[in-house]
Amino acid sequence: MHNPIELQKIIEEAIGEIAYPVRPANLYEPIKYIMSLGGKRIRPVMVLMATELFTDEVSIALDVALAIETFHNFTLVHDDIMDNAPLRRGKQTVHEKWGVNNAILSGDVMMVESNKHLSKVDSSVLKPVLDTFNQTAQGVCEGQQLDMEFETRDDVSIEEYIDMIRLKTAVLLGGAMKLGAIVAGADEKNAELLYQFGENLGVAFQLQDDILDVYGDPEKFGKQVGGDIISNKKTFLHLTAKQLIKPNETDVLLGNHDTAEQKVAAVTALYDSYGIRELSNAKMEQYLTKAYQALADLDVYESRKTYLRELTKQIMERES
Ligand code: DMA
Ligand code: MG
Ligand code: MG
Ligand code: MG
Repeated sequence: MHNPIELQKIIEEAIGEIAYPVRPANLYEPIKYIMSLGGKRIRPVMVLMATELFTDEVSIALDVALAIETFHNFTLVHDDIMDNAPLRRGKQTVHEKWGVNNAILSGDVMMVESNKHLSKVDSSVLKPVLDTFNQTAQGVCEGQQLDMEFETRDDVSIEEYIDMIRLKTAVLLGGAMKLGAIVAGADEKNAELLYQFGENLGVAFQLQDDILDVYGDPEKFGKQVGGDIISNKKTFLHLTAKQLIKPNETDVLLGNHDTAEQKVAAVTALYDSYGIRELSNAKMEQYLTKAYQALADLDVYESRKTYLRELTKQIMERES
């Protein structure tokens, strides 16, 4: 078995060996750029870890891991356009560097590249792998649509928010775990428990993502701090504050501000005065507990679960 760092290295090497066409440069350069900017490689590591719960032949899951990572990066390229984000992983976003039209097309090609990795999967598991991958990809797109729709809606409930992040973020973490299990030939019950583990961890992960978007250290975060406040994202922080504030404070949360900076500062101060960060952390812990429960129920030797617990801890301590 490999620890999270070793698996990350395996992924990094495999990504380094992917041969993309050279031309047209504006189509493939952005793909090489975003794929090599690093990031934490959480999803492909999850694929490999799920596989290693059942078999020592980790290499059988590498193509699926690359497909998942390529798909994830594709969603980021399009997400940054949708969110009007200037920064990703501490560098210019793809659309800032190459323009929106090239970013859309490069994202599209990444979906194709993702499929090329999948087509190398052993034919004995290809059908369930494709079915799970497609369900996952579809869920992400549905979640992204809801995320966008919520920006202009004022009646979003916390339940709707949780459902939305389950789709846009958590199904991919769940899908990564399930795909690793399928490739390794795990039985359905274990594959489903691993999906539950990943999905609940994914909900916690997005709650944390939304907290970091407000409270992240600009030096380490790699994205624009305050971006969600600027784009009126209906995060758990926003929705919880909306429930708690006094009527004379609604203007701070929902009204117009002279500049984006003033809006971020005023809304953050409002969050601070109601302990919204702590409430968000508590919600995150609830989903983390559910994730650990699924892991506890999993029918493999306890010693095999150590690295997944280690990975979970690393993910929840992230600053970017
Ligand atoms: C992430 O939501 C969801 C997807 C599918 C990329 P987000 O916009 O909060 O992500 P980030 O903070 O990384 O831009
Ligand atoms: Mg975004
Ligand atoms: Mg987004
Ligand atoms: Mg975010």
